[in-house]
Amino acid sequence: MSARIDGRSVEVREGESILAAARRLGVEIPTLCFAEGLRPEGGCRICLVEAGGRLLGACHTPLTNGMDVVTQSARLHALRRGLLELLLAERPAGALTPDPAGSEFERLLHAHGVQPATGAAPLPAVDDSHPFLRFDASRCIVCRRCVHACDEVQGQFVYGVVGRGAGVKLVFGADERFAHSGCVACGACVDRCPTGAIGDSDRAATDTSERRVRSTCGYCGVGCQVEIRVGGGQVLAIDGARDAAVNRGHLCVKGRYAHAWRRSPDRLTRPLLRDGEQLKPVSWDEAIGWAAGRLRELRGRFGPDALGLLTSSRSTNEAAYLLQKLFRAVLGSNNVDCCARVCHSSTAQALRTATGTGAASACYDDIEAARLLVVAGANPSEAHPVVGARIRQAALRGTPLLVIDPRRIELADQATLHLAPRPGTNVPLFQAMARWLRDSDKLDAAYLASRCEDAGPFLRGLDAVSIDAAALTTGVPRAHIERAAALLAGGPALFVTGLGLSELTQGVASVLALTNLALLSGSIGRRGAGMLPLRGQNNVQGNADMGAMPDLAPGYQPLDDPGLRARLAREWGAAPPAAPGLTLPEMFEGARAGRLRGLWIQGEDVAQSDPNQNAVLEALESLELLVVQELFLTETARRAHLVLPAAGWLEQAGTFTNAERRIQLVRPAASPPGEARPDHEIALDVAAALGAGWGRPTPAQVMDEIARVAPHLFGGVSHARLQGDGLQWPCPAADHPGTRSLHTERFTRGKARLVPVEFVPSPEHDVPGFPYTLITGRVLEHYNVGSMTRRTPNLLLVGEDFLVMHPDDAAREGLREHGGVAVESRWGAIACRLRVDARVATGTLFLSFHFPETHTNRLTGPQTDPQSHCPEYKVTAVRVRAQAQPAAAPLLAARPG
Ligand SMILES: Nc1nc2c(c(=O)[nH]1)N[C@H]1C(S)=C(S)[C@@H](COP(=O)(O)OP(=O)(O)OC[C@H]3O[C@@H](n4cnc5c(=O)[nH]c(N)nc54)[C@H](O)[C@@H]3O)O[C@H]1N2
Ligand SMILES: Nc1nc2c(c(=O)[nH]1)N[C@H]1C(S)=C(S)[C@@H](COP(=O)(O)OP(=O)(O)OC[C@H]3O[C@@H](n4cnc5c(=O)[nH]c(N)nc54)[C@H](O)[C@@H]3O)O[C@H]1N2
Ligand SMILES: [Mo]
Repeated sequence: MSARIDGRSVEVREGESILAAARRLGVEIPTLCFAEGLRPEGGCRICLVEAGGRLLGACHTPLTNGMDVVTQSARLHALRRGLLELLLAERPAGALTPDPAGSEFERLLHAHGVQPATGAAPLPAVDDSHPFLRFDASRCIVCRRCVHACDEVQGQFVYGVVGRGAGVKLVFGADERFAHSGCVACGACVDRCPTGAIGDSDRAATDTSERRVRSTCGYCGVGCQVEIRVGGGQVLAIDGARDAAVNRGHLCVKGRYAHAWRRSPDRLTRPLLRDGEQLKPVSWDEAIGWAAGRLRELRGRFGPDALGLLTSSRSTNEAAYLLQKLFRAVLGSNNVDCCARVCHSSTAQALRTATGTGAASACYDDIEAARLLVVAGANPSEAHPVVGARIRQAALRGTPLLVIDPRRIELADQATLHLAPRPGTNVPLFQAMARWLRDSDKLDAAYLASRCEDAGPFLRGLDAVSIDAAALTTGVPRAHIERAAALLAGGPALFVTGLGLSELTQGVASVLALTNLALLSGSIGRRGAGMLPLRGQNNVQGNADMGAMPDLAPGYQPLDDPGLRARLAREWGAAPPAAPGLTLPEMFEGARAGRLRGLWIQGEDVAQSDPNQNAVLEALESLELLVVQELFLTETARRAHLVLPAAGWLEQAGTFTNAERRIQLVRPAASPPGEARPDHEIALDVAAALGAGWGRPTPAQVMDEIARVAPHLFGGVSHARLQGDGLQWPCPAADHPGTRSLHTERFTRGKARLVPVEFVPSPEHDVPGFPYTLITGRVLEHYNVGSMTRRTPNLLLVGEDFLVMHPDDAAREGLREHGGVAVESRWGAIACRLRVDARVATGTLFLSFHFPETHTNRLTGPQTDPQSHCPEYKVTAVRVRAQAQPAAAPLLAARPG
């Protein structure tokens, strides 16, 4: 089947529009209401073409066999010109002009010889109420591209068009101001606006950049590809990379806009060495020499086990690899851990137990291919916004969505069913669903027989599970539990999970119980299905992959594995001790007990982010040596003996690994400020000072070494192969394409295991005198300890941590919106302000931890999951009372060293 476009033969593809076929040939047809990737509306008529004497809208008319299309003719030119003249005439004079270097619309005006409009309608004021987006109504031609982008990419439905004829106009929400609309500042509309009516406030209308650097976003674990506009040695603006598999041009408010931290006057620019109460600037030579001397001395006095390392999940694979190698090979300590411990360690451990690999089995492309989406204990609209938008779009297109979260998160609005279990009761909920599947004979028996170890004991064990008892424990009505199980009964599902499963004393058990449901429904190893834990930090997956774990070497190799030891002896000169080291909570415990004397922390603000803050501070104060490699003088860095200024993600080279095991390149766009250095260089400096003899390998050479040390996962990975969309591990050989989904033929461990689990209530459940259950977590605009996002205009969007309470509870307690509250747990007390919102259930509260002055982690307790040692951030028994003086929410005060 073929057709012709402008005399050229073109293959006809089922359902393809004339416009898409023409673009395939490189033939440009102008469009206004239509933009690539959006649903064609066919409203503006600028894309009219001729075929067989008829006029057809190219954006929505399919190309059919034998069609002979003409895209350029005198008649079409005149028609388009007429349409453009009409559109221009409706705008105030001077707002838009025919300009060969102007906006897409202005270039069309120029190309069609349209004359500038005359007349003197007043120019409406520009809406610049939002810190990142501005709307210039005088330039708006109401083409509705923004409406489509907002609805079909982000799913926020901010825009509407009201009025008719000359009175037609674009509105945002109810009161027509950006700042008060539901806009989440993803910028999808800006990217498609053809006139510049909707613009970014953080950049000039005309691009003044000298070059564009392709890199990977440094906030969350989605791993969006960015194009960084650079000019005058500075980052001018960030755009989403259109061709990227992960994000297809889409970004969120942090990735696109929150880069001002880079030029913050608070950036660390020189090494700082403690002198009594003060931190004083010193040279790098002095700093590195001092650090090496202290490490050597402490090892000499107390042995290597008195030293510990926390690597940063915000920095590169290459830096993490070098730092853990330094501690293991040069200093001889396996006390190596990272923030994965306080994050998804439960998920990793559970998946490893059940399947043999602790990482996601599925990938993001499975979202669009899914038959059923289950989002459990994750809030992707805020924490992984680009993936959240993909999930929402899938649900809007009709994919059934089951949301399991104590809060009515945004995705619950699109859900087929929302279950709101009491925090910390995942296990009875999932067990009850399993029992229903078994009793209703809705198991995938063939899958269980061929892919799993004997499921018999597990299934018989479900006899002990009562759905009615589960309903009572979880607070989820029996009918809802059964409906949720019935959704799973239809076959495989994609399970998207987060910290609501992991950060619990039943973290491992929660993930195992959900994995059991995935196995019972035949979900793992199939397309459009499987386990997709949304890893948190930009490089937390990579950090664990690189061996920042006390019991595992790079590539999750047990330290006593003879093959590994032989490889390490060759690559490192010596294999590290075979006995596992301490986890992060054990290191703090060790510090308090005087067993751990020296701690090296790369980019992790444990003083703010670790639980039971009072005990953490005590541990830090017990240390004889605390070295912190940071961008800012954080709560942790302030307490250090030595602070080393590091480069951030816009300033260093290497790789990050995202939640779908995709290793992607990070390229520096600008230089770090002052004397700040890339993290991997700092590691090399210390190694040299300790006499390691590593030389000065580049990040690419470090990756080559990683490939040799962990060949089963990374043998085929090299920087040269990571251009474009990178590679998903395992990638064992240079000609291996990488692995999209795990466990497709067989599980890593052969057959999967259904692991029986039992409900153990949290020690924070039903604590007398503390009637509320506090969930802590995140909001869209800020990132973890906020050291970066608080130094951007995101601060104007959200300027403090709020305690969120249900209106009924607030009324009963006599508390009011924005009033001050004191919150107390058994572990500590804080003060902040209240927000009243029915999205939290009665009896449940929510608080973020993005501002140091809130001290959220004074409230969270010392309990951890017994297996993963992941803290229970998600369940804390608290009481609340009004506080006469609302807590001040100071913006960032410059802190003395
Ligand atoms: N904007 C933003 N994005 C981020 C971050 C950030 O700080 N800000 N941080 C990044 C990091 S490090 C991480 S790890 C991820 C975290 O990403 P998420 O895990 O999605 O985020 P959280 O808000 O911590 O918690 C997720 C949800 O768990 C629910 N929950 C609490 N208890 C339970 C329970 O018992 N059962 C169930 N089923 N659900 C429960 C909470 O109500 C919450 O909606 O986000 C990453 N992305
Ligand atoms: N109450 C409560 N507490 C929590 C959680 C919760 O849900 N509730 N979640 C927990 C989770 S999941 C996590 S992951 C932790 C996160 O806790 P942290 O890891 O402490 O938080 P981050 O803000 O991600 O960043 C740590 C530091 O890294 C620095 N940094 C950024 N980029 C670089 C770089 O390239 N190099 C270097 N050297 N430093 C850099 C930043 O300035 C920042 O101070 O918080 C945990 N804390
Ligand atoms: Mo995390």
